[in-house]
Amino acid sequence: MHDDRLRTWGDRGAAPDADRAVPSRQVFRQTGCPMKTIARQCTLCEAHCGILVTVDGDRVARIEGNPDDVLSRGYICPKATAMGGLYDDPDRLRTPVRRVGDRFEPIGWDEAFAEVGRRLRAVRRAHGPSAIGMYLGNPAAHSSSVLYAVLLRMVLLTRNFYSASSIDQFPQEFAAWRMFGSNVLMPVTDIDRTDRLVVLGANPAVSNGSITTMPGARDRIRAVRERGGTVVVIDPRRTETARLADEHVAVAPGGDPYLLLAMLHVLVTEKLCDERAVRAQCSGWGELRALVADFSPEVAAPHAGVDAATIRRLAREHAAADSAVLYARIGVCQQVTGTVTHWLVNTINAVTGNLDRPGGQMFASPAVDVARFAKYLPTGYGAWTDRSGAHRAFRSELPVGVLAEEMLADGPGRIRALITYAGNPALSTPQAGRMAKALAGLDFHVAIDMYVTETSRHADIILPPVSPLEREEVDMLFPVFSVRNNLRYDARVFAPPADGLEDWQIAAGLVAELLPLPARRFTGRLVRSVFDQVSPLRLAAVAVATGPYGVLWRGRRGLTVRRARESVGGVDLGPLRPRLRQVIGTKDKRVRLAPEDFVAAARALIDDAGRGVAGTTPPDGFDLRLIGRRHLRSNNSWLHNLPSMVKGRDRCTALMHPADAAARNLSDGEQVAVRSATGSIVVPVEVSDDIRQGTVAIPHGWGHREPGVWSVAAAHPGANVNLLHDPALVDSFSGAAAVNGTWVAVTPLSPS
Ligand SMILES: Nc1nc2c(c(=O)[nH]1)N[C@H]1C(S)=C(S)[C@@H](COP(=O)(O)OP(=O)(O)OC[C@H]3O[C@@H](n4cnc5c(=O)[nH]c(N)nc54)[C@H](O)[C@@H]3O)O[C@H]1N2
Ligand SMILES: Nc1nc2c(c(=O)[nH]1)N[C@H]1C(S)=C(S)[C@@H](COP(=O)(O)OP(=O)(O)OC[C@H]3O[C@@H](n4cnc5c(=O)[nH]c(N)nc54)[C@H](O)[C@@H]3O)O[C@H]1N2
Ligand code: SF4
Ligand SMILES: [Mo]
Repeated sequence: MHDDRLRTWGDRGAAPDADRAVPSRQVFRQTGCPMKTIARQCTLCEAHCGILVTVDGDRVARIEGNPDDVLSRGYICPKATAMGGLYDDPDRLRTPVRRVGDRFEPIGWDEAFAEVGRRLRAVRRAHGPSAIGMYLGNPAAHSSSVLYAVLLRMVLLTRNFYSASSIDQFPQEFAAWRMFGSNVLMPVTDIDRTDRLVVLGANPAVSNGSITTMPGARDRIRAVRERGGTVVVIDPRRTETARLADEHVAVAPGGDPYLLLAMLHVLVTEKLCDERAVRAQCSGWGELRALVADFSPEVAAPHAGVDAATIRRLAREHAAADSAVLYARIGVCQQVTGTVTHWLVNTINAVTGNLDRPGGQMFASPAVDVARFAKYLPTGYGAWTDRSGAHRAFRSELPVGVLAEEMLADGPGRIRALITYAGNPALSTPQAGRMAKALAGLDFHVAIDMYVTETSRHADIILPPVSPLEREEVDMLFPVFSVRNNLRYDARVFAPPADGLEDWQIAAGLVAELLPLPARRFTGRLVRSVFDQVSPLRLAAVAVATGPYGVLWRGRRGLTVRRARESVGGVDLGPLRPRLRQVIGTKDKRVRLAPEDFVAAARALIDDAGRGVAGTTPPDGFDLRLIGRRHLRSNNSWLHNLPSMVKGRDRCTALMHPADAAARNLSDGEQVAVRSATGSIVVPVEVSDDIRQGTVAIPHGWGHREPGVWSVAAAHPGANVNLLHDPALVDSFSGAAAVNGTWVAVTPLSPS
């Protein structure tokens, strides 16, 4: 089954250092045995760690970290072995299937494409383009197929486009758009050079960094301290990252904007800002100073859940460090104040002179320089809304919280057919328990997924791509957010089966079905064969060659995809470099510190805090706030079918403080009911003083309870925490789901 295009090479031990001037080969054959080792990346999460996959025939014998990888330097997490598990998983779909009653039957690709095309075109003809909805899930971004998914989205011309971004980084994008002129310009945390790392609402020791791709985050965090710097973690839970830090500040869920506004107050009133940097880079300084003038740490403290002295010290220490960076991620995205918080994070970095300088927040200079053109990409904010008019489109998407509603509520513009692409919204998005009904009521649903999941089980047709180890590609997306500039190549480990298709080929097939073509039987084929010539790899080759490091500019010494392909761990393009002036997209080329509507939103928070009514007061009957939690062996909703990922103790638990447990007479391991205004679930309680009193943490992605879906995952299903979150609670700017801070009650399971 091995792809014979992969070259082999003497003895593994002889691998030259990936240093980068000497191109080396990526495949090693071990002398005297049929095994060979292939270097590529694990594409399960954004970290994209370099791995060495040793194969024995058509079996994965071993997966190790690749010490020569220019970004991950040998690090892998336990999930890397799942790359092999996925390849072998008997539950993984190998051919398209069609639903017949409660079962799925294999069908051929031609038949599948023809039927999907016919059914989708019929819906479009009868009800218009927006009657076809599309949901793009997280793994779509982990392969270069995402370009084709975007093309498919464009051909659909639908207003009903949704993705995991609106329960993820939307607030961060929104803040970046208003401050830097493009949603793509989310700055990267220069963790490898900073003197002070302050992590807020992120747990990189487990997640390995996101929108700041930092594989091996644990080592990078330790390194900050080893070189004399400090690490602070601001999080309601004493996380795995907090354990590596000098200090843990247990902020109240949702308390961050108060904390940050008060830090700004201290920075401004104590004249701790780098005014030279502010004058050189920013606009809105006066408005910002006026905003925070009266908001002292003493006023903020009860709302932040952090005492005034600590807030004051955090501000002073941020200003005093040679370089310092606040790094924030989804713990503060998934909040009603998500955008405001990310704006304040970027603002504190900017006013302390830590924007666009080593050790602060920077913009990467990747081989495919998306950032450079980011300012020309339209954001289309408010170009349309959902049918209720309450939610505006942001970069051509509607927020995921309204997806079920747009399928369920009858009337013009209802979604009647759906394409789900590498996503599992039935588990990953808050839909108040209505998603299954919504999916079941569709006229037609096609899922592009390699598994029958809680979502795809409702599909009429499932189109499965080959497994990641059967793909060959060059990632052009995450280098935009990586801590070091790099170009890496993903070698194919196994040749795909003769009739196997990659995601991009499936997307191209759907594009051919949905383009308005005359004489489709002939032209459709023609279009597909043209697309087949435009693989993502070829696109990458052109983009790299014409990019800033490419042969077009630098002649024969320039960078090519081929050079990345011939290296063992990619090509290192050096540390992040200052480039704000080059990429910024605001009219006056200045960072906007005080966008009017952000200031107004912050003003409202400040006024509420002043009147003592900040935050949400607990609704009747609820007294605990629910936040999320990620685990090293879990990845959103879809790795629970691999035995190596689910062994050991139950992980879908409600983490609770001993005082809260005692007050409810709960003991460790006991099953409890967790209720919110929206729904209820049953999980075991896990008692630990790692969590702030008054807070519970439950991971998402569990709840594998549908019959006939996963064979392994069904044995330890867990519960779907998104049943508790209210889809109507969203970030006030971007519309992103606010799933951190939901009010809940936890009670013992009453004997039935
Ligand atoms: N309560 C709560 N909810 C959350 C979060 C949270 O913190 N709390 N986190 C949110 C975040 S950040 C995210 S990103 C979302 C993720 O939300 P989704 O993207 O909707 O869900 P995933 O669990 O990532 O499901 C991915 C699906 O893609 C399939 N798949 C895997 N690889 C491939 C591939 O290469 N090609 C194709 N076609 N399919 C593939 C898998 O089988 C699976 O069905 O969840 C969100 N939901
Ligand atoms: N092992 C593993 N790695 C992953 C994933 C996975 O599922 N498993 N998912 C991947 C994906 S899709 C993403 S988007 C990234 C996410 O990467 P991270 O953002 O690092 O993800 P989390 O671990 O959810 O971290 C969020 C943190 O916010 C904290 N938090 C919750 N509420 C608040 C609050 O009000 N204020 C503050 N300050 N903190 C709060 C939580 O306690 C938690 O520690 O991880 C990626 N990596
Ligand atoms: S952190 Fe783990 S899952 Fe993510 S890319 Fe690295 S090895 Fe894979
Ligand atoms: Mo995510």
